[in-house]
Amino acid sequence: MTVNRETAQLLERVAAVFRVKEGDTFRVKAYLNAAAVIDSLTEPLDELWRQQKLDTVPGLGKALVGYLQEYFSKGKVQHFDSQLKKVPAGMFALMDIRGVGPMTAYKLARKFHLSDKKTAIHRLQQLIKDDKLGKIESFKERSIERLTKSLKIQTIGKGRLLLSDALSIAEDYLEYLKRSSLTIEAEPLGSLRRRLSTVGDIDLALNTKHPEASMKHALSYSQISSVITKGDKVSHVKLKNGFEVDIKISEPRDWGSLLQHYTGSKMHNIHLRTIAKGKNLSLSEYGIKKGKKTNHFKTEKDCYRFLGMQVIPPELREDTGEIGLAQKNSLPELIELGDIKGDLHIHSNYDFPSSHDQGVSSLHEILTKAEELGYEYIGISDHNPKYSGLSEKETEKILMGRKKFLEQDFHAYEKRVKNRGIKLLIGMEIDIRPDGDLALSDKLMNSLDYAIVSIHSSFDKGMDENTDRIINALSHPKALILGHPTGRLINRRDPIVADWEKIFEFSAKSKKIIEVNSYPDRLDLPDDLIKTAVSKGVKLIINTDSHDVDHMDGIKYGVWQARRGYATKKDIVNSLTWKNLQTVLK
Ligand code: DGT
Ligand code: CA
Ligand code: CA
Ligand code: ZN
Repeated sequence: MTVNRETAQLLERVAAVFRVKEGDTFRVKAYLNAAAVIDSLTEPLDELWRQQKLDTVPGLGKALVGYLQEYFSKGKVQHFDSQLKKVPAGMFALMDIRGVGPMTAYKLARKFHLSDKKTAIHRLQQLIKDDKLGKIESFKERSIERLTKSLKIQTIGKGRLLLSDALSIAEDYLEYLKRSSLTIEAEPLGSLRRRLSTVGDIDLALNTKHPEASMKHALSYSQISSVITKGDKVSHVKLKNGFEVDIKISEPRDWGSLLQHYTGSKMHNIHLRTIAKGKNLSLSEYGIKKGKKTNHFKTEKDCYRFLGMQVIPPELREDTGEIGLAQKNSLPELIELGDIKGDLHIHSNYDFPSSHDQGVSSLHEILTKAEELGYEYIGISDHNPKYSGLSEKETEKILMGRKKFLEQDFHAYEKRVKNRGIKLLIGMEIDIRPDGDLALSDKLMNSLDYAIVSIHSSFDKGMDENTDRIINALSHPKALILGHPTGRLINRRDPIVADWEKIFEFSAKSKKIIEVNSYPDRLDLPDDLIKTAVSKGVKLIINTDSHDVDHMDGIKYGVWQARRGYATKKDIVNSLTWKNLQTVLK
């Protein structure tokens, strides 16, 4: 945890005590406000304290500045400690559960004597399992259900970083490593290199002729908070943001072996080792040994070739059949970022009473970004207008107004770029209602170039109901794409249950397109379902679901996810040229 987060959390906890013990709303607000300000600071708070600048932080009153000075000089605050002692400490762990506020956490912790932060969540899970929660009078069945669900997600997502977050932390470190003239190459390893949707710890590889000096440089990175283990070739550090990094160093002659060994996955490596054993070879990060002779590998390609197979793209190294394919020289030619020619899931900032969040960027900004990315076309897919409270006439007026506005903007753009520019489709993302109906009338559906249909509510329906509602929605002639199909939010919301085989079979037959949503906490379809879809001949589209032009850069996350699902260019609709896309739209 960063210093700022730690300090903010302390204030949040003291505020929680004020709330449950004293009902002192004024101080609660002041403390929560201060916590939020501290969270948003870019400079570490202890640094500001050292420079005697705490009083320049907005939202910190005199009293709080005094407490924080005590905190940084003595490591604790007497007044805070005496407050925190008034409640069972397990309460603070429970407050980390989504949807659990201080009052609920306090009631639970007091009722069940949860006095240990470390065990409180585990004990609560046990209590739910034993059906003991119903005994609290004010606890309704609904809230127990919600609590159970939140707890489940809490344990799934524990400690694993989103790929996008891990990547940005790793890229900063790699940039630092590459600044040294001793560094020949620096690359990610492990799950990060395999582009898994979440990453446990970050692994980095460094290629150098001077391992000792390079390791010294690597360990001098300013973002390191502590060096956990230190070796000539391998070190393990903790960064100031709380995340851990493994650094592995090799000399050029073993670079291929190092990359191979530490990219994993574990199962992939175990399978390779078994194959090697069959040939009396032994595999390590220092090469492949045959009897007393060690063969060294500068590149991974050489290493895999020595084992009698094609080099396997890191995204496929999960032991799900890739090794057999590589031995037969028949690995698929995976889709690449450069193959993508457009993005059909982009929200604009056109302002109207929308059912969900609107984008923040104008069509003009979106088109400029699309040019930068080398695209041929884009599709604007704002959410449908509010479903209730608007008459059909009012909804129609909104749709026509939006169309006119976008077209006008687009014509101005075309004039400026003189036909060389990006092509535009005007579509819409339509809610799949709980019963499977679409949140837009047939007549208005027909005014669109295309529709993405997506589930945005009632995620907890059963398998048959979800399967039916999706197939029903996709059956509309204008429904072209199923958006973020499983609805999962990584670490926050489970995927819906549905009969995906049945949905894929329907899609393949009816020429419906399934989305690979690139948004970093969606990555939806997930890789295993992409693999199933591809095997059934389903066409996929990699979209960003951008609400801001900057999100359009996130297309790479979708491409990586598709690669993990064995998708090739022919499986991905938006690798088609504008001309060929027309046949799909018909
Ligand atoms: P993660 O960090 O949980 O997201 O997953 P990985 O795959 O990055 O796993 P990690 O960090 O434990 O190890 C990196 C890769 O190194 C792993 O995929 C397999 C490979 N490897 C090979 N031999 C060893 C070994 O002796 N120790 C470790 N830790 N990894 C090894
Ligand atoms: Ca790792
Ligand atoms: Ca590791
Ligand atoms: Zn959506």
